[in-house]
Amino acid sequence: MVERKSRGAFVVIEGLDRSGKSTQSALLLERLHSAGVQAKLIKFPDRTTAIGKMIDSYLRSESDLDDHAIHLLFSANRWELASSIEETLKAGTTVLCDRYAFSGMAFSAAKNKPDMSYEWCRAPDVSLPAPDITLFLDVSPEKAKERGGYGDERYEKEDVQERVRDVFERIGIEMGEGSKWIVVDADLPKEEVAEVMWRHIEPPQRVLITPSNGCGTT
Ligand code: Z5A
Ligand code: MG
Repeated sequence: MVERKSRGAFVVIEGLDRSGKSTQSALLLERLHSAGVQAKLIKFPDRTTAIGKMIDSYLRSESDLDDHAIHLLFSANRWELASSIEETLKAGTTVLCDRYAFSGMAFSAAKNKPDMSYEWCRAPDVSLPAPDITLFLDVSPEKAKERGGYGDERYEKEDVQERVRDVFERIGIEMGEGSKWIVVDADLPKEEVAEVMWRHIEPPQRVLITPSNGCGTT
């Protein structure tokens, strides 16, 4: 007899630099596994692919690229993994994703180029697998500084981060905060942030994620 598996949930973790996305993604993965939920963590940019290597070199300022071209490469980096995300979800595995298309829109639209409007920046990512929920980690600039400040990569500068914050705010409003876009206070200690996130994910609270042999997703 063929076993029918329920679909996994697609959970995106977004936020500004140093908001704790990677820290919280790892904690959430561990917690899901402990709860018996089949889950996998992915991250964008995925710097391991051929496209990812071009992105990595750009971010480290080892190469220069036209702003439009790098935007499309970030999107292509997601498209090259899109079918594998779909297949993983279909197989009943929950996918946690550390940054996604929202980062793509936010960082490129924040460049404020007249021919790179918000709509232009969104277009290449339309039709990618849609997240079931996005947890946006909201860190204040003061806390980000306390966490060692921004690093050496291309966008890790205070003025860039400020403009990126504004675009993320617009995305949050358009997504309709509170349903699929959840703002989490990322100034809190790590454990508290993890608790808040878990409350939005925990089965059966939001019935978003159930163990893969459970009764399905909503
Ligand atoms: N980018 C783009 O332009 N277009 C796109 O489409 C995509 C991305 C997908 C690289 O991203 C750049 O690519 C990024 C956006 C752009 N540019 N910038 N700027 P990345 O994801 O590779 O960046 P990252 O290296 O992962 O850094 P990050 O995002 O800044 O970090 P994070 O993952 O949010 O934070 P963390 O590594 O979990 O934590 C940072 C430190 O803070 C660490 O020492 C932790 O121990 C500490 N921490 C974390 N949480 C806490 C709390 N709650 N309290 C105290 N300390 C904490
Ligand atoms: Mg990170």
